[in-house]
Amino acid sequence: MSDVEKSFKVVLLGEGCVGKTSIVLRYIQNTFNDKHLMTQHAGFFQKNINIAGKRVQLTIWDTAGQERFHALGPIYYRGSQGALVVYDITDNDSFVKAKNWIKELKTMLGNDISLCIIGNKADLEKSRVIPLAEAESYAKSVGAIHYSTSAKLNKGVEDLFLDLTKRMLANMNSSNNSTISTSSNTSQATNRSERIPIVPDNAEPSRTTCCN
Ligand SMILES: Nc1nc2c(ncn2[C@@H]2O[C@H](COP(=O)(O)OP(=O)(O)OP(=O)(O)O)[C@@H](O)[C@H]2O)c(=O)[nH]1
Ligand SMILES: [Mg+2]
Repeated sequence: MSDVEKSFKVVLLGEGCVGKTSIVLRYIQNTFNDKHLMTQHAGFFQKNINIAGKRVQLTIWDTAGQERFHALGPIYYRGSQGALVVYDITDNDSFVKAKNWIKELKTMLGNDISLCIIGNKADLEKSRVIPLAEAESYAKSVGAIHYSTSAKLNKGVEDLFLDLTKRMLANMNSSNNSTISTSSNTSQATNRSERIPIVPDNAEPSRTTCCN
């Protein structure tokens, strides 16, 4: 197997209890926990995937959603090529918070980052309070792509990361003045300097009763 040809840093942001950790654990370990183990500060995960003929390493930073950790955001989103801003489709406040994160990301990083807005807990459709059309239209208005996921039922998670990785490869190549198709395997990625900061992983899961 060939060595990693490209590394991307991806950050998960969003209010507490929306399912950020659940999404990443579903993607990396294919596991799901009904309990909320509140993330402290942040933790990171790595995954290697083959895509578009390239071996890509994703470093995924899972941040803490509690408001008291908000100020740490820039530590994790700076230098990221992709951001997953997660909300809970049954919780209006979490959608407001997602919009605030998008605003901050656009102010701080401009268009240097591929933005995804994730409506998680899609299995709770009956309790949905954010209409899908509204969320999709908002995403479009800010140049983001909207995804619906259920970490619980393993819906949409794999596709989300796959699609984001294709977009990051495409962005990298367009900024290198070459072309790449996000839907084919004919790409030739070129190297670009890495900007993955070394930040201590302080993740100390602890139980909380915010939503379950
Ligand atoms: N029904 C349902 N519950 C989910 C889903 N994803 C996560 N949950 C539940 O939501 C709660 C919070 O999930 P976490 O992944 O810990 O949330 P988080 O966003 O990482 O929270 P913080 O670390 O505090 O920021 C847990 O009880 C999960 O089991 C989902 O897709 N469907
Ligand atoms: Mg978490």
